[in-house]
Amino acid sequence: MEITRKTRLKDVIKTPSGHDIIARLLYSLGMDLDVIRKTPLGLLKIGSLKSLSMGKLNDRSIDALIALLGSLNDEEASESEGINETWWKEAVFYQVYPRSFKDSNSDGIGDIPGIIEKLDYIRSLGVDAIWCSPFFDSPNADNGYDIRDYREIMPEFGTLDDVKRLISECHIRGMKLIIDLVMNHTSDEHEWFRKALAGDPQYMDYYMWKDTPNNWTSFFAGSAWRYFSETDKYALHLFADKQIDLNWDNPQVRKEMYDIANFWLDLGADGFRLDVVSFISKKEGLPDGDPTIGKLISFTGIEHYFHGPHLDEYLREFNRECLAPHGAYTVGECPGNGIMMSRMITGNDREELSQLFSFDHIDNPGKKRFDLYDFDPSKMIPELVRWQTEYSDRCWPTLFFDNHDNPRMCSKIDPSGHYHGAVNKMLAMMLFTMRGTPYIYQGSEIGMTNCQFSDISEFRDIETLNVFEEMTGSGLSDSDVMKRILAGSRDHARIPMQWNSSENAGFSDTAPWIKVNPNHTSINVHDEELDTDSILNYYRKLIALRKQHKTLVYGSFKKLRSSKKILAYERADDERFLIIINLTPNEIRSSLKPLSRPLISNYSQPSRKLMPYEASVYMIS
Ligand code: TEU
Ligand code: CA
Repeated sequence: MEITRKTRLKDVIKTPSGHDIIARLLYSLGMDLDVIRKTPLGLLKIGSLKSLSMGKLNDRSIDALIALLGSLNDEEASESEGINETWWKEAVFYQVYPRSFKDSNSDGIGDIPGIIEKLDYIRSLGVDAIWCSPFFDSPNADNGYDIRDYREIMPEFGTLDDVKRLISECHIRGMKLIIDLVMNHTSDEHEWFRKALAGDPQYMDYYMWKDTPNNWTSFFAGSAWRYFSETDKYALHLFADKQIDLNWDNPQVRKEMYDIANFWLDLGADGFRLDVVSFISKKEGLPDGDPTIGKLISFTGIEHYFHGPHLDEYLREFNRECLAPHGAYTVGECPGNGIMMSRMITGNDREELSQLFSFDHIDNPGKKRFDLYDFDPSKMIPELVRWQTEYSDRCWPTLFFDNHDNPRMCSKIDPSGHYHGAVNKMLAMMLFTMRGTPYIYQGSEIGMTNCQFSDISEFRDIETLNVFEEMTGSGLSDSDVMKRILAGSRDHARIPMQWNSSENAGFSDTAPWIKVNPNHTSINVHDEELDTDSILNYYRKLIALRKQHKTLVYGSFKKLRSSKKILAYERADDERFLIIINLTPNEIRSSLKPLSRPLISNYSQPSRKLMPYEASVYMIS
């Protein structure tokens, strides 16, 4: 369909890209796609987005939007009947961030032998597979997401033999291991980049250069271009200036990556989490981005690479060369792709990726990570529900609230910690009773919270430090800057895992590389093991329930109510489950609440009312 200024919004959203981009733009403006789907506003022409956006979009951005919509691939996957049952749809995943999980040799840094020590613990939760964040050789500009050698291990973390042992020890316990491959960029210290800088034309073509930078901005603040006097050119880096973007249009680069992936699969890895894999294909010529659209989606320029022209083709090639021959699983990190474009990447007849992560529920509509606002959990529900009901049977959602890139969800919902137990158990209820594959991030299972960092010197993350510098120069007061840093810093998720109440939280017997949260004296694995009512044991119960009833995995999902206060849904096939959740800190009456006893609830005393953040699951006959 050709889109012009006259095309009505309700028609624009009929294509995958039209649907997702309009949804995304409205979302960043604090609106929901339903205003177009379910109200007469859908009859408006695309040009009227200008007034809908209250002037945020100007004529130029509308033209850029139309051009963008015309330029994206829109293929739809075919309909397939029913769900294919596979292990990863039934599995519970656990993400380990090695640097912060367990230090085995007293240098204050988590390591591979430390993970091995704790495998029995992970297994004891009922976990079936582990995603381990990168452990490859790296100068650590971005904690290992800047890889210097894809076949070596970061010495601080251990050796290749340790990783081989990690793989086999996982397998011995019946768990799979997926590793975190960063294919979009390498470290500037990678041999390929060093050869490029030395002027070797073969390796120069491994990266993306320009004589004059375009206007793209980096995810980590500032321009996405870094000048190199050796070549007298600028190299593209969407992330830190030591993470240089690879040129995936060069077949040699793709072959190198496939060799690396096969190296790991041959060693026994069960698959990958693919870092920002949706960014690998960039629009030819690397044109300027539209500043308004880019910023609304996330960063200037992103419309030219968030689902680039060859993305689907390259993913299919990767699948053919690496995944299919090994029967490997993959979950791609795909920021910016909405449901319809994600269907193109994960449809089971598309032969691209198994699953992906999308992030719109992590911040409220119209808000970004470093914004100051009170997170409202009810505002993430429409987004979550949509992935339940509109992603189709041929795709399978990932379910998560936490990862290493975001402050803790429990702290966003309940900053004071007053409802700590209830909120964490409520989140667990959604994680394990919705349709999709649950991903636990280390520490969520004990209710780890954000950390009260008091000074910028306590932060370690390059994104935080860059954003701090940028904000400090922008005229904000020092205290406002600090509030924003505290709201958004990824370091909240990267503080040491809290194993017990001893000085360094049982993470290490020496001072760790990053601050320890003082609340480890009350929030820790050791104490929660002993408490039958703990968050930890609640996770175990819910995971066991999910394993016991396949309905909680494959059963249909039906929303019964989603309002500002309550979420209620049903999972059903030959059994039926009702899940009812109070999204507020208030007691409320609801006719939906059954009189019978719940199977599992975060409140043990029966009450006619829904208690603050109550989340209960009932079996109904
Ligand atoms: O993250 C990419 C990325 O887009 C996130 O920083 C994103 O902005 C955030 O998750 C949205 O909530 C991946 C890795 O997960 C991250 O740790 C790396 O720093 C980054 O890629 C670069 O490799
Ligand atoms: Ca160590």
